Amino acid sequence: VGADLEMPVARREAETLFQERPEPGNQYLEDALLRSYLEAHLPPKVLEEVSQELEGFGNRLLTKIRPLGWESWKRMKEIAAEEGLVAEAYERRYSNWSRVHQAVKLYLFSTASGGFNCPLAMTDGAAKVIESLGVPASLKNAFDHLTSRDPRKFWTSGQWMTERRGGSDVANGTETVARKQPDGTYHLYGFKWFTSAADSDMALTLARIEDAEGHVKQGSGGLSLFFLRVRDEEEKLNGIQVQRLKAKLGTRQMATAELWLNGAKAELISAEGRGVASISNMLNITRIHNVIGAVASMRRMISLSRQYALKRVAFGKLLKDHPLHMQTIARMEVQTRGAFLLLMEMARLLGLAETNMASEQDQLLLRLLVPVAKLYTGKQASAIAIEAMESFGGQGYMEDTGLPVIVRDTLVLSIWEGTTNVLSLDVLRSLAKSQGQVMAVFFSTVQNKLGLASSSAELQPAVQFVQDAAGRLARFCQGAASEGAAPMELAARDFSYSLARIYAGALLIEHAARPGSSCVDVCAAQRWCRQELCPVAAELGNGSYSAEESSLDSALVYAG
Ligand code: UCC
Ligand code: FAD
Repeated sequence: VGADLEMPVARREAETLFQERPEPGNQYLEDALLRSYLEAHLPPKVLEEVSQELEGFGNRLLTKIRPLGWESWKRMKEIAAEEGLVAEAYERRYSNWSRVHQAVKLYLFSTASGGFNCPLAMTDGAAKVIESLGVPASLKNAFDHLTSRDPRKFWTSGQWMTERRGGSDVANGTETVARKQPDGTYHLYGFKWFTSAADSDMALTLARIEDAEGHVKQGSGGLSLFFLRVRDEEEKLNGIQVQRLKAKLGTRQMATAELWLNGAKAELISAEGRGVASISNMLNITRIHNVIGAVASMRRMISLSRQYALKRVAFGKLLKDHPLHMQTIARMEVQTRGAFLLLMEMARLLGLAETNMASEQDQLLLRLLVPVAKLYTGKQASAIAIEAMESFGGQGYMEDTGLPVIVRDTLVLSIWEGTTNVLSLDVLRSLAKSQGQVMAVFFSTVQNKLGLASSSAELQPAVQFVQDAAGRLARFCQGAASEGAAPMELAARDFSYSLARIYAGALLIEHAARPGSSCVDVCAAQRWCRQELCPVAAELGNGSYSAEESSLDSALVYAG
């Protein structure tokens, strides 16, 4: 009080200019879409238990975990174990719904985790690889650590794929060699250029096995997958030298290192030459985590933004009473809803696959949706983070608000775990692998979802937009099939965006068509479906994928 009395008038006036911080409450309770999704899908008994747990977790996040966020990396590891953020997926307490449950917990945890969502992604991916190998005896101990709920036992894993010559083109970029030792283990020699969560307990990595003459096989077929411990029993680094820590734009609370492997002791865990195929099990899990991170950032930014609009006054009224400002945030909300439902759909399908309840169609769809959702939501998250930052005006640009951290951390989501283009090509890989079957599954699933809205007059315009877009996409696919691969490569990104928008449109309609849906659910579906749902057909119509246009692309880029 004394200090207040002594405060100079000018300063006292300045204090009144300070804006109150937005303070979202329990994230679970405040997330209407999340709760309605769980209510619509989970069996009643599971819903009862899960929603009780999530409410408690929401409280723990609000009062205990978020305040630790940026300073307590080690504590995050303990919390992750206690909450079973990896374990949940492997214990399968809720059978096929375990993955949805886990995804929701990670989604709530993500923006409070101070970047710990990154090691959790790779830890889950490593557990998945080991499980898919049938948990061999030599990896049982590692699996138990990765899936432990005991903070003293819990391990995290790294994923070391990228080398200096290539992170996308791993098959040609990997120079690390593996020399077999008399005891059957290998020693690895090479330089890993990006290794995130460098404090992890173990890693999965790729290397080329040398033959007796010291030769290695080049290309994808020369790569094998290895397991290694980062430190030995005496806590000494296992033939690893840290060259330096990366100076990154974002994700700074999480260390990413350049590592020399100089005789790191490792165990071969794939068939020789099957390294890429084996590590794909990890990639598909980490890519789902990337989607979780993307949707979580969008949700967090919107929560803060809408809270701020309740407090900030401009031109004589609260921001919430400026219709143009509300339109801006509402557009972000529609995007986030589409992304959220894509995430839940993947988690649902993964849960089915892991409990032997998935049909062949479900599995094909999951394989397709993972790269589609990763590439699409990565871009959405960056765009929304930047738009949401602007919704705080100049304050949004200030470090002490914490908002720039979210923006910077979000920008990586479209780079790591496969860039947008590389994942678009992965979408084509999934088509080729299924000999086109996956598109038939895609179209029939979309139709089934639209069918659920047949008795809803208000959803018919949205249904019609999706039908039309699916029709254009089908015609595009027929045309592309007759033209060979080259136009498909050029169209890959627009094609993937079309898949994302059409599928998310169908999911929003499905959600809005359920009994008890709200007018907001209906409105979100309508608005999502009014955007261009099939950009690939529109661009085809413009001739964008012709050889001539392609050479003009290069001309434009290098015109000077
Ligand atoms: O960035 C990283 C970690 C960041 C930190 C963690 C963040 C966690 C999330 C955060 C939460 C907020 S780790 C590095 C990530 N690196 C990548 O994602 C690599 C990107 N490049 C690709 O994805 C490429 O497409 C490659 C490397 C997969 C291409 O390799 P190849 O060898 O040239 O491709 P092939 O020959 O087409 O594929 C080899 C085999 C094939 O199987 P087979 O031989 O049976 O026909 C493919 O079908 O691998 C199979 N395959 C897949 N299978 C390839 N990709 C997949 C896939 N995604 N799913 C299933
Ligand atoms: P490049 O492959 O050189 O790509 C450059 C550009 O070319 C991109 O825009 C890409 O889309 C485009 N491009 C490439 N190929 C094609 C194509 N065929 N067609 C069209 N466009 C193409 N890696 C790990 O292994 N482990 C880690 O823990 C890890 N952590 C990371 C942490 C951070 C913060 C970052 C930024 C990266 C991390 N990475 C990690 C590396 C990351 O996975 C790679 O950087 C990423 O996969 C891209 O590879 P690249 O850097 O070689 O890019």
